[in-house]
Amino acid sequence: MRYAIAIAALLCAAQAWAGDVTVSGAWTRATAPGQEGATMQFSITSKKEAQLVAISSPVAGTVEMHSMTHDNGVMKMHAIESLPLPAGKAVDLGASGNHVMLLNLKKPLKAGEKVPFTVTVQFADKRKATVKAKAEVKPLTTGHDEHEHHH
Ligand SMILES: [Cu+2]
Repeated sequence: MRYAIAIAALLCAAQAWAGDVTVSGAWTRATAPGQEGATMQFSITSKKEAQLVAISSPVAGTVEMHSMTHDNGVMKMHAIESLPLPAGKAVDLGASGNHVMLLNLKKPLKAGEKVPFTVTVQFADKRKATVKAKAEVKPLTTGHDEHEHHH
């Protein structure tokens, strides 16, 4: 596996590192006044094996990655420091228990707005790349039910 990654890195050496990571389908939901947090979802694909190590947004004081696990039938959520991104495989945040939360919101999110955010990934060789993206703010009332957050 390590050998394969080395070859891939060699073949891709001429390309811009940031272009190796794509973020798509980002969205979040409008917040009620006084609501301090919102869940954000997106899909991220890295051409090379990497770790998602940080997310930031000017609308939020803190952005956390959360993981959910089922422990004896109880769903638990905890913040994670990094998320593995297998080479070439889309990783959905918002599905399969992992999600992103915008916390300490500086102002309510309004439907139709776009929320800018920056994603930082670190490749196996410790190099980092940042990707800028925008999340569409969807109205509060549409869509499927989301899990409750207790922070
Ligand atoms: Cu959460």
